[in-house]
Amino acid sequence: MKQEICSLLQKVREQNPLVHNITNVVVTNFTANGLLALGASPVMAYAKEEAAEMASIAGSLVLNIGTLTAPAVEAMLLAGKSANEHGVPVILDPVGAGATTYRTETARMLAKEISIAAIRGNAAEIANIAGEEWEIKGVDAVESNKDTRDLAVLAAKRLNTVVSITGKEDVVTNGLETFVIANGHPLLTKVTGAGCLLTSVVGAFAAVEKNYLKAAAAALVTYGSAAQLAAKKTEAKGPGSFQIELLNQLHHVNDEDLLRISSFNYHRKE
Ligand code: ATP
Ligand code: TZP
Ligand code: MG
Ligand code: MG
Repeated sequence: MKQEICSLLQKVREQNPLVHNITNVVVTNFTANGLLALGASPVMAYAKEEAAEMASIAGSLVLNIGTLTAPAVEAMLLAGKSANEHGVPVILDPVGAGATTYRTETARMLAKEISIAAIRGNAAEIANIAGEEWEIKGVDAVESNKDTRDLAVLAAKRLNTVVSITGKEDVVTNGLETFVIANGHPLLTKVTGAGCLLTSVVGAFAAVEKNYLKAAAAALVTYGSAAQLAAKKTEAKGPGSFQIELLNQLHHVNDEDLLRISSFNYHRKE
């Protein structure tokens, strides 16, 4: 799988897929820069007059509910349905699901109305979209000793999609096959948009790999490894320097780094 991750990253850089994001106002610039650094081509297009058309020509569509408005929800539905019609994978980040009724209901409605290739969120967001209890504080999951591996499998089965739950340990599963990934760095929790950018990176990999479990796993491993390289260079300075260095490392991370740093295991349940 390590070699496959390397070749998927190479594919992203060669194909430079167009990733259409309908995302939140906090992370827009960081997301666009992160996708460019990785080797993808970002576009943000929110107007209901163009959302469906843009989605139809994209390599993937990323829907992120971080700063929801009624027009954004309308655009997400139009773009999502167009993406489905044109075979474009749709990735959902249910930012803050569980924090307010509007967020929870919108996330569930999008997952029902649109065929979703993969969802990525923290444990609380995934629990709330899947109909389970987990406390959330704004957009951040509250620590719990509940098992995220079981939760991810349950959510993948209920929502019938690939589910990634990120945190100290990342879990990605289609309900049958599961990767547990140990890459990443605590400094990521000090940069707003670190999760949102990761969801768009899943979009970049899904644009070049139709096995969305593999695509999501490769995205999580690549991103977590780049974060470790960035932290090594900037840990003494802090989150500001780390945020910029993460962009540099998304650009530079290579096969040798991935083969050396990546750390994950794979299970299959019959
Ligand atoms: P939250 O809002 O709860 O922080 P998020 O949407 O920002 O969630 P995270 O779960 O923080 O997303 O995941 C973003 C990246 O940060 C992932 O690559 C994940 O592996 C990494 N990460 C999060 N927490 C840690 C940690 N304690 N140690 C190492 N990596 C972490
Ligand atoms: N508020 C609404 S969206 C947002 C905040 C702080 C960004 C959340 O980004 P992430 O990647 O989930 O930390
Ligand atoms: Mg975070
Ligand atoms: Mg998030």
